[in-house]
Amino acid sequence: MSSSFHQKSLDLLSEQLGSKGIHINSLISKIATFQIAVPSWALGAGGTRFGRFSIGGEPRNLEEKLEDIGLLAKLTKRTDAVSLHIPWDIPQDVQAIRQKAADLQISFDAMNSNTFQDYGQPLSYKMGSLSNADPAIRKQAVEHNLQVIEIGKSLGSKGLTVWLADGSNFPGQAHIRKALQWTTESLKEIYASLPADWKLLLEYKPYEPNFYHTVIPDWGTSALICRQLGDRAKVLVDLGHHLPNTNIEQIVATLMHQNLLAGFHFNDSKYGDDDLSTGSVKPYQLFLIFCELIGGAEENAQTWESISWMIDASHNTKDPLEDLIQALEAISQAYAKALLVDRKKLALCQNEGDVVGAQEVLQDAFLTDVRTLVCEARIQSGGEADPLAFYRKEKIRAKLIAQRGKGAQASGL
Ligand code: PSV
Ligand code: MN
Ligand code: MN
Repeated sequence: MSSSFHQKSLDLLSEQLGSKGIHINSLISKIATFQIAVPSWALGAGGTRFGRFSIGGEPRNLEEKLEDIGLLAKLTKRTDAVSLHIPWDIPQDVQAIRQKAADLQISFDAMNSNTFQDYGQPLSYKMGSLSNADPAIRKQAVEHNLQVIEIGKSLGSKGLTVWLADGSNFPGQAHIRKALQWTTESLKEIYASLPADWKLLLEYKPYEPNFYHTVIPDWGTSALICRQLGDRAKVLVDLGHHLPNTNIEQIVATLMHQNLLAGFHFNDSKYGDDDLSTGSVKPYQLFLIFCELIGGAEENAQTWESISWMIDASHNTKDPLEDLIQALEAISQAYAKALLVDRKKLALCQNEGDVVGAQEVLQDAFLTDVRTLVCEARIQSGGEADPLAFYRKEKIRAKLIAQRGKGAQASGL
């Protein structure tokens, strides 16, 4: 899009929104300051579980992962942090990594522990980790989490994300109550070592890799555990970790109401934990989630700053950097649209039982084309007007392949 066309579109939108009493400058500054962390495992064309088809030029080490995020930050201005996964991302030289991140203006978001696979540790996690019937395995899994906290401290992170694969595949395989009890006790030990200015983000997931029972299957179980840990433990909502058609915006509202929302792993889903690009399948759901977030923050249920924002998706059919550019754009668009909701009018419709009116308020915001607004926010922040077009025009993947090699694959899922 030419810059004069962009300006014309912006003027038109400004007039259109102005007639509704909305001033675009405050919208632009909100969109511009909203930053979403990127996980280190999304930088490789790894796919989630079924085969890797390398695209080449993937980051071969932590330094190169930081470089990729630095590039995303420069083009999009919508991310300024990386979320590391241990042991995939153990820093060899902490000082050098800190320096590199500082040079790229990247900070370290929540650290992720890994007790869902074997990577040479003495005892196997085949039958579970924090919930394992064997106390020695539970101890090993707890200690791994404590090591992750230590690494995170050395890098300046402020959070620990725990996702457990623990559960069972067959009825009778596990003692369901004991597994929950052991998990809670293990997490209590981890929480006891959490620095005072850290938070613990506890994920849930109804199935996969276990298909009969998962120890933390849903937000309610995660919330029950968090309540027993302390107020720095909160529930992490990964959008893909729900059964089909779950009302995720209601979960978000409920968690905010209880001051129990830790943050998000953004992705999209058609069937389950598909890890599809955010906004590619259900953009309306994403918009409704942001409506709850904005409403919850405005009504002081929970502050915006207390919520962590991250992408969690990984593909084997897309260039991961292009995918992340798309995801950052989709999240910004959903946020921008939710900012347009006439909340006073919505409250009035709700109070008066005007069902049709309430729907109109939401659709009026959702159907507004906010791409110009998101683009303007990016330009004002010093990013590219069209990051995807720029990435392709500059042949960035080809340059990365030339630098890192055709077979270069990132570590990760
Ligand atoms: C597995 O489902 C998973 O996608 C979880 O969402 C974690 O956040 C991620 O892997 C990394 O451990
Ligand atoms: Mn996740
Ligand atoms: Mn997942």
